[in-house]
Amino acid sequence: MSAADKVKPAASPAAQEPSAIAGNISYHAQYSPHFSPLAFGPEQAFYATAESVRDHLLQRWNDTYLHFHKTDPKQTYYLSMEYLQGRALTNAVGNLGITGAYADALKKFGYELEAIAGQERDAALGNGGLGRLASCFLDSMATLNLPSWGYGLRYRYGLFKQRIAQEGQEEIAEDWLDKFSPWEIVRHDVVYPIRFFGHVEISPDGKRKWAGGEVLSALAYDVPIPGYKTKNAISLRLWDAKATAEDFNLFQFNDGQYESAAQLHSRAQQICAVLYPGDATEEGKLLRLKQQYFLCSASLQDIIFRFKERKSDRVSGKWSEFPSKVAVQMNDTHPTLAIPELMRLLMDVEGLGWDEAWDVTNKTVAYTNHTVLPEALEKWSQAVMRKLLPRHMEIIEEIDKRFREMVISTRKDMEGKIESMRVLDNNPEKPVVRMANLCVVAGHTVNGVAELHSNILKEELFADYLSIWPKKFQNKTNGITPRRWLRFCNPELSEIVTKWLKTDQWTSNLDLLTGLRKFADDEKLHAEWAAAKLASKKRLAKHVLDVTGVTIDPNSLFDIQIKRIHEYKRQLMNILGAVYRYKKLKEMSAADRQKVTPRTVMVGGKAFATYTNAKRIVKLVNDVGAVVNNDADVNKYLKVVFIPNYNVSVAEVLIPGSELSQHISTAGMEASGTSNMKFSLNGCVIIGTLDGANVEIREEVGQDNFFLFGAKADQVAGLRKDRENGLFKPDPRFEEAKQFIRSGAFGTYDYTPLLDSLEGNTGFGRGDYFLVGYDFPSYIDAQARVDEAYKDKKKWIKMSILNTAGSGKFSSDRTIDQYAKEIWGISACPVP
Ligand code: OAK
Repeated sequence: MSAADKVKPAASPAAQEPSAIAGNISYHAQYSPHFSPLAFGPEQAFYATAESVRDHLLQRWNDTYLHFHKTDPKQTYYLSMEYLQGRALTNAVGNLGITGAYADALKKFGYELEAIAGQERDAALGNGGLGRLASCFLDSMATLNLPSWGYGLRYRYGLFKQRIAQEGQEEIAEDWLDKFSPWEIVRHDVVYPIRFFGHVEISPDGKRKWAGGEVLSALAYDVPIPGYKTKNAISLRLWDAKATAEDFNLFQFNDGQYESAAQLHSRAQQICAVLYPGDATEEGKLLRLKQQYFLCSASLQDIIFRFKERKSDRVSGKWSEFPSKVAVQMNDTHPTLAIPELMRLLMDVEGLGWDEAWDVTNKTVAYTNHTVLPEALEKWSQAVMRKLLPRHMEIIEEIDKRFREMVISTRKDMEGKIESMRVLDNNPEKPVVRMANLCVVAGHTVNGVAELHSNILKEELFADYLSIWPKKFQNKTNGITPRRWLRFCNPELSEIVTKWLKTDQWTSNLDLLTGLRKFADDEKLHAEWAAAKLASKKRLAKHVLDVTGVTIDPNSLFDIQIKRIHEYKRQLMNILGAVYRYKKLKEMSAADRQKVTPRTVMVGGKAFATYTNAKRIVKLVNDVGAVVNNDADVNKYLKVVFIPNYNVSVAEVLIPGSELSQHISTAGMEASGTSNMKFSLNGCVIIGTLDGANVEIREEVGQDNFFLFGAKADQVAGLRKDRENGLFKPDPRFEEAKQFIRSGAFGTYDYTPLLDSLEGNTGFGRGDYFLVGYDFPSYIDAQARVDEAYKDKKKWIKMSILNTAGSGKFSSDRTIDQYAKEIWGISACPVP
């Protein structure tokens, strides 16, 4: 008899008492069995527990849907190609307020809730910041009771798993659906046709219509998103692609032609097979465009269906009401096809004229920009677009034409700028559609994600449009959910915060954290704060030991940089700094070493599979670690660790245990950053440049509690020019660090090309485009200030407290409230 059999199984869904919950877990173990009946190990316990929690979520989800249906409020639809949800169990029971009851219930089977929660795989349907932001936003939308949904794709393989081998990073497919996801609910009745290829037909009355090609189906999977302390639960609707039985050629199959018999089925499977298929080949590009269209078309058909369903008396004559019921937010340009798709559905299916359809579309869609890096600004080949989506290409051409005419007829002064502002770039070598321009032209609002970034959009990237539409551009500084990123991932610190603020309301009103400021010098708080930090550092050290075999000292300064590996984020500067530190330690006398602040430098992050320099950086961090950590002369004072397979749940262990974190991008290049907010919230001090949201974090926590260095955004262009003109004089410390690596101190791997990217005078990726050399001396000086500050324990803890106290602004509840009021025009709709 398994452990689950010993507790009386009970179907009672949404049970509240530990014994009833245990019965419900047991019920799921036995009556929705996914495993053979005798086993009830931690994995089985996780699935049965998750299914039991899902009962709670389903009830709330149904109530919320019904309530929205009845009250018919204006609703937001967040379209995103990426969501980095991470694990869901701890978050779900936490938001529902049933953590204790589930912990007690699991004890009846001999399990700890934390250990069972650790069984869950991360849902990693995103690459980095943009995807994680989308997930934080969903949590806030649900918590604020906003009528809203997320739409995305149900990738079979999410972001790859990273393994560190002799040669550096290896990528392994991440099979998050290997068993199944207990959170998703397949909606067999929510299916829409999605066409690709084909041609445009013109009827005798001149109406245009897309026909032919191949038609697949989009099938909905809903992931319920519970709000914190509310009855509302919203939905993340993920689309999967399907072909039908009719598409299966039985005749061919019986004739032994197995592959051609199931051709469409196999093409359907490709669509949601992987997150971000490599786009080096034409096939890869086409597949990515198919994914984007698949998301947009399925979501808009669903939105229109719901719009019609909610008021049966709405007829096509009342389409002008659509923008008062629907807001569509495009998460960067990946869902730009929502624009021509909405136009097509309104004109070709619903029968509206151009002007009316354009008015509706413009009032409905809004665009968030998440990067100014030129290589990330999407441009699609006109030829590929015309082949895959011929009707959309016609619509885009018409948008481009009308935009041009509008500028020519109303703004003579802008004539010289038109070509670069147009949606189409008709360069005969490579004609493309500029997706960001399409979003700016068609959307009612364009926003950046931090003050500095939004200003760069207005003053540089989109400056020409600003004079045409001065009111279109806004800022919405990013935020993070305080539930996942403090309350649940750092229970020790959370308890202290609650105790000193005498309320746990900060969890949904983060501004209350400023109340900690008045205790910043209190010795009792200091003692508790330090103890909580130490406990988190020990947990972190255990993780490091488990995954790398390296022992780190919880009494050393824990210095962390975790994010995607990218040259602009300058992990290379971090490791050069560590190399310099190591060299100086080696040169010191043993007596001098004892005065040094011991440090553990941790770096984690994934490099895009084809990004060579990023992969070299990963290899370098590992090679430096291998030497430093085994050097008995100095490894009491310095360790360098690469944390493999950085993901959401690893972040939940690392961030609470951090004391210093590095946000050191070249100024002007990081749109916002959001891990900076998570660190600061958890009482970690930042060393950083004036970039992205660092600027605002520093304002909020106070400049004494932030280690600033480096060039400012408005200096960067001039510094690059200076360099081209041979005016850059490298600091000897920079030369020394590079030379030490070149000397082979860290093994035989050839780091010449990586180091050469920091030399020379010109060109992207050469000539030190990211200004590591320029910023290095001020970075090393700032690190020396960190070492000094850490020696004064009282001072450090005060800085830590003031970081937490100053983090209120960075709640995604604040961000989403601003989106709701200033972009979407929606208001709360709580289930009574
Ligand atoms: C990814 C693909 C295309 C365009 C942007 C991204 C992206 O992840 N951008 C990141 O978005 C985050 C959320 O706004 C920001 O915090 C990061 O700075 C930005 O790089």
